[in-house]
Amino acid sequence: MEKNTRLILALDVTDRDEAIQISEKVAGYVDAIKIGYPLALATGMEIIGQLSKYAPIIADFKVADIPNTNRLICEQVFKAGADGVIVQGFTGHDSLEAAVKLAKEQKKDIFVVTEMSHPGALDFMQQAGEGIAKMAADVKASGVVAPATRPERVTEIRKIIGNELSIISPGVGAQGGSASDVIKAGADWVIVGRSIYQSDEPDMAAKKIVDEIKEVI
Ligand code: 3DU
Repeated sequence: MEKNTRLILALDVTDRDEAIQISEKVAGYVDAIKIGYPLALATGMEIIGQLSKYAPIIADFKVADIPNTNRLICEQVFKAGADGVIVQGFTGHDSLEAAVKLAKEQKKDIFVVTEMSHPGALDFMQQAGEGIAKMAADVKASGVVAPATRPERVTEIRKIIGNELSIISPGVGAQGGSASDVIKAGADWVIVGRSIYQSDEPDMAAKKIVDEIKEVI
């Protein structure tokens, strides 16, 4: 994924035509499009190939299984045309290694969820976040997913992973996080969904975020 605008669109719509129209409009403002279960379940996996002509696709399937199943899932997602897959880290080093090994063979990316951005992540996940970040660095994943709603945690996670791994950060806009704050805290990319795809002018909404980021880099 090339680092240009530093914006990743989270495209959680459930209609194929709408997904394509929004992707066409925002293509110039995003470095990647993240799709997840809402869109893939509604339209089928071929949506990945259809959207990949607008931007690289990151599949947010938060893969969380035993090593063999992780590998089988990632194989299918890469075969569908995705450039990256988001996996959970809490399953441990062997599950993560299986996904990373496959991704490296195919020159693709694995991003590892450290702690999530919603309030409930404080119940269980946050305690594990730093250990997961260290494991992601040890197995040489491409990057981690860390919360824009808690920029101070992004800074902590950056200290742990160093500069080899990227940080992609959801939670901007609808969840209350600020794009400029989390970039200043150490994120490489922000991931933004509703503030863009629910806007009457998704391209202008994306541009506004890109401009905000440009001011702080
Ligand atoms: O809140 P938004 O509409 O901007 O969407 C954020 C996206 O990022 C959405 O797809 C969600 O599933 C994903 N995500 C998080 O919000 C928080 C995480 O920790 C990981 C992924």
